[in-house]
Amino acid sequence: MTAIQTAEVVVTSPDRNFVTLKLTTDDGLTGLGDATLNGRELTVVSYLRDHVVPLLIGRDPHRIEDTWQFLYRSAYWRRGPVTMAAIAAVDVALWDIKAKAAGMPLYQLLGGASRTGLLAYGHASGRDLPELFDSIRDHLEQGYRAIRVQSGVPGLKTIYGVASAPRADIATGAADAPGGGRYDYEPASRGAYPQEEDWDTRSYLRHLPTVFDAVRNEFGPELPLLHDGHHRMTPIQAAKLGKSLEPYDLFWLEDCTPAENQQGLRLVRQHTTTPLAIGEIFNTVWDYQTLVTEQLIDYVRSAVTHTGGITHLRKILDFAAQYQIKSGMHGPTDISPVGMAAALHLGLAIHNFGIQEYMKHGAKTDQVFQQTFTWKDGFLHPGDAPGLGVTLDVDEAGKYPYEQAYLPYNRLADGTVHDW
Ligand code: GCO
Ligand code: MG
Repeated sequence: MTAIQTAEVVVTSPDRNFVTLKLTTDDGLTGLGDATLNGRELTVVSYLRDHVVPLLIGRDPHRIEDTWQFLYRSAYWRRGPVTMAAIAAVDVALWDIKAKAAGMPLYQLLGGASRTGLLAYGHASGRDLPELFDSIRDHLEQGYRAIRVQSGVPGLKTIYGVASAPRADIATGAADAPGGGRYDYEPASRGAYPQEEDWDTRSYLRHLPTVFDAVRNEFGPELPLLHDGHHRMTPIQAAKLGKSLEPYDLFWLEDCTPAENQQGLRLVRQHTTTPLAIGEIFNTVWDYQTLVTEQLIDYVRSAVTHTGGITHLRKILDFAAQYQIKSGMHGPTDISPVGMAAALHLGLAIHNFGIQEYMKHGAKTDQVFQQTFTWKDGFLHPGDAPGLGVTLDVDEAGKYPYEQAYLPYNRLADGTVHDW
C-alpha cells in the first residue's frame, strides 16, 4: 500500500491570496488541492493544519471516497464553507495523485471527455455605457464567446462587479493584469477593514433593462449575455427583474435573490422565463434539494473548491442532470489555478456541462502555478498532462506572503447594512 507521507498547506498572495494543499506520497507522487475562501483564507488554513493534516499522514491516497466520508462524518459538525473548502482541497489533491498514478489526465478517470472544449464566459463591466461597450469589445478580442455584463447605476458610487476605474497601465487584453482586461474587477481589497459600497434596488431595477437594451442594439442578438444580481433582491424584486430582462434573451440571471430560503425561488420562477443560476456560496447537495427537485433553477454555480471537491460536486451535478439542470461552475480569480483545473476536468467529463466562468489570473499567479490548460476561440481545455496539470512552485509562492483582504459590504441610503 502507498501512503500519504507529507501534507503541506501553502499560503501565497501573488496577485491575491490563495491557499493550496500539497500532498506527497511515499512513492513520490504529489497532489494539489485549492482551499481558497476569499476574505476568510486563514480559517481554512487552521482547519487544515490543526485538524486535518494530522489525520492524513499514513492514509492510503487511493481511498478517495472513504477519505471524503471520514473527514465529513468524523468531524461531526457538518457542512459550511470552511469545512467543505478544507475537504475539497484533500479530495482534489487525492484525485490529482490517482490520475498521476494512472498516467492519465484527471478527466479520463471521471469517464473521459464528453466534448472537445468548455465554453467560457468573461466579465465585462463599465461605470457607463461607453466603458461597458469598450470592455465588451476587449473581451471579444480576447476570444470570449459569452459575456457577463455588469454596469454602474446612476446615483450609486460603487457597485458589485464594476471596476472603479479603468486600468491606465494597459490598453486591451494585457496578459499581466488579473482578468486580462482594462475594466476587470477584483472584489476583495487588501487592507484591515471591508470597503463600504452603496445600494438602491429601485434605481438598479429601473436602470439595468436600459443597459441590456443598449448592449443588444450595439452587439446584436447572437452573443450570449449573462448578469449577476449578487443576492441583493427580494424574490418579488427578482421576479420583476427577470421579467423586464426577457426581451434581451439572457443566457442566465445569477443570484437574483439570497437562496438560503430555497422556496423563495418558486415566486421568481412563476413570473419569469429568464434562466436562473444559483449556488456559488452553497457547499452541499442539501442546499440544492428544493431548487433541483422543483426545477427552480437552470444552472448550478458551485465551485469544486467550495463544495467538498470533485467527489461531492459530481454528486450534485449528477442529481441536477436528472432535472435537466446544467453546470455553471464559479470561476472568478479567487478560485486558484488548481481549483480552475479541477473544474475543467470535471466540466469536460460530465454530460450536463453548461458554461464555465473564466476570469484570467495575473502573470505573478501564473508563475507560482504552472498550468497546462488551453484557451482557444472562447473554449477552455484542461490539457493532457497526467493529473490536474498544475504544478506549484513553492519557492516562488514563498515570495508573496499572505496579505489581509476583505470583501466589501453594502449600506442603503439610510445606513442599513444590505446584502452585497
Ligand atoms: C462571480 C462571483 C464573484 C464573487 C467572489 C467573492 O459570479 O464570479 O459573484 O465575483 O463575488 O467570488 O469571492
Ligand atoms: Mg456570482
